[in-house]
Amino acid sequence: MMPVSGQLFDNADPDGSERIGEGTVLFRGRLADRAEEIIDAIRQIAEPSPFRHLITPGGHRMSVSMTSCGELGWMSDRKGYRYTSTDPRNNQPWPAMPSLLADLATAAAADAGFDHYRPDACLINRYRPGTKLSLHQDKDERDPSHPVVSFSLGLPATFLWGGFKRSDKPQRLLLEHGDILVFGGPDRLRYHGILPLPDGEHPLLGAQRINLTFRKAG
Ligand code: MD3
Ligand code: FE
Repeated sequence: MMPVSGQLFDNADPDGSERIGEGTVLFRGRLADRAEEIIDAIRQIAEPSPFRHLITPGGHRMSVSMTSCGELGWMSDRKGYRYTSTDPRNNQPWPAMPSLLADLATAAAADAGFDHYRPDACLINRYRPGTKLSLHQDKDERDPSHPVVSFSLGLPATFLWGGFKRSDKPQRLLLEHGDILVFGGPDRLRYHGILPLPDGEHPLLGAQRINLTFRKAG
């Protein structure tokens, strides 16, 4: 059993998880004692495939900077959003997904009720103070019946958990260092985003937040 941090709510299970929606489960602080190892793995991924600001199809530079690991990596440019098997910056395969990361994602998915989850893509987002992610849906994956698993590290951020239309008023949820959020089933196509990151200093990451999202994209 993983250590539980934070308060238990009346929607909390004995393992410390909180059910946010039908297909959404939050595991607070679950990564806290693996954070150094995970950050080390991210540093190794960013050597061959550094964080970069992508351009949206509409021509805007995203305020989040990103990289990927796994068989597939997420890409955006003037031509659209898509997954690729190579990093367009160096034309090499994306760095392999470390089993440390894949295994933690598989275990969290299983604890949220999604068995046999094996991600083939991990998108890594880096937020600096002021960085935001506007409301969007994740729908570039071939089969959205597979959940998305998200790891939060570093500074806390306000996550927007919306509805199925962009205009639905989102709920707010604070995502903190070490939190895992699993999104699947009926919640998988909800609009979601991140409010501008407040200033701060995290003991392991300084003035940044890093989010990893694991997907079965292919
Ligand atoms: C809800 N990332 O990379 S993670 C993304 O914190 C993304 O960087 C945010 O949205 C971040 O696409 C939020 C939580 C998350 C990830 C995927 C979802 C929530 C989701 C897919 C469907 C519904
Ligand atoms: Fe998303």
